[in-house]
Amino acid sequence: ASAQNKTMRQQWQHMHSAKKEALTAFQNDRFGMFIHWGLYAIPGGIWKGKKMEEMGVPNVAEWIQLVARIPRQEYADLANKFNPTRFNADTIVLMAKHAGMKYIVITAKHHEGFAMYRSTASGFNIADATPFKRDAVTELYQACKRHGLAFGLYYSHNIDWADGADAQYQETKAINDKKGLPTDSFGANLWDPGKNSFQQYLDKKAIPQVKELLAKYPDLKCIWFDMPGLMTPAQSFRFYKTVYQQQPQIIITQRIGNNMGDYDIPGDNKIPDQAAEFALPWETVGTLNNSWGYKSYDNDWKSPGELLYWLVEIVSKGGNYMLNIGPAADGSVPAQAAANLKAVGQWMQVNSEAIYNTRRYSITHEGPSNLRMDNTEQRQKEGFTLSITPEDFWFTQKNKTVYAIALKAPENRQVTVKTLSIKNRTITRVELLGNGPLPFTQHDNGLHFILPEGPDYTHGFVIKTTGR
Ligand code: FHN
Repeated sequence: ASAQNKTMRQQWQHMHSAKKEALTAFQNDRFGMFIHWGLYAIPGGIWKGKKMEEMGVPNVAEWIQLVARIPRQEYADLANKFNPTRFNADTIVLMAKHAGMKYIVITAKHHEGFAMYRSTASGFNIADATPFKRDAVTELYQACKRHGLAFGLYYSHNIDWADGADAQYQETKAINDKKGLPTDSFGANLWDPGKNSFQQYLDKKAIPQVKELLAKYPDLKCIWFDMPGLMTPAQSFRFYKTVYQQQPQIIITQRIGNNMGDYDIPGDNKIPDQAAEFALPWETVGTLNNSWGYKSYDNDWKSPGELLYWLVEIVSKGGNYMLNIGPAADGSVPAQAAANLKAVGQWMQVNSEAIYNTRRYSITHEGPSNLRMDNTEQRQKEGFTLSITPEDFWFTQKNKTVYAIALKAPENRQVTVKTLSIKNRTITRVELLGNGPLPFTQHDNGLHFILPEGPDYTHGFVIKTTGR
């Protein structure tokens, strides 16, 4: 059955033109905004005076319910306090748009099981269970329409600490125990088991919620399923089919489980190896500090320069970058997050044509690869320091045009791009983005030109080359 499901899934993907077009549009967009927002924004990484670090799990503030083993009811009561009066969908959507992002994906429901939209399938939702009473997902959906961004949803289909993941764990464990096999308890609510079976959770909550989301938002870009855990192929397929039957154009993350998705996610904060070739389009998701959900005391913000580094590193390798914000419990976006996105946007304003609609060039980047970007500590442990030199170039391609991206300009403004030597390609025109055509020469050892005086080279420059 599993092989059959997979084959059916693949046929759909290959046969349906709407799905194909959606995947191309997705690859053209290249840069999007992820939003992790839920009740976990209230503790913001601290429970009863204890920080995530003291409880043994430093990042992922959205995991506090599991990390602090908060009883179901006590956690659910956070809803009574959730009143994000500073939430403004237009502000957030414009923040994404001005950063150069083309789409937004928000957590309709994260592992905590709380819906950020008005749900008929579960009263544990923002409109029915909080003093706020508004439907945040719908407001963002409408704002995206107003400002021309595509819209997608994250949905935690397997882990649900309010209603489900524990049941799946208990059931799988019972089967495995008989066979003498171990069972991975990762992500299961083991501290306060619920009453429903996993099947009940699927039938009464998860599938109905996915269906109602599909009905509420008739033109979704993607559904970002996450963490399949112990799900069987049949269970993953049920989600895939549910989405496909209602909206065949929706593209689905590989994290739906059992290899049934339409696009790959290399890993959280993970840029794939230079040599990695994916059969499917792919997207790296990344954090601005070290947490997806709001973490009140985390100030390890990636600088604009570093964010640009990740953007070009990913796009030059042929992937998408979806960068996350974690709004606070009052609905505001941390000031440093907003400022850093704005700086990225200033670069994008001049250089975005080297990002949008591009594909991987035969040479992607002369420099380090296979990088992680979790946090400063992790990066240091792995011996990665962000050093960008004027010798670093990233490349992207659009038909006969090749872009060379530098994030640092040489002091004397004399540039050599080795990769663009006459041996590789004959160039007929060179243009400095945001400026204009440049005189150049091309030799065996590369392309040479002098940067004009005047432009701001704080974050380097991009050249557009046309040739044969
Ligand atoms: O457990 C989640 C985590 O909270 C966050 O949502 C990330 C985003 O990719 N996904 C899971 C971990 O991989």
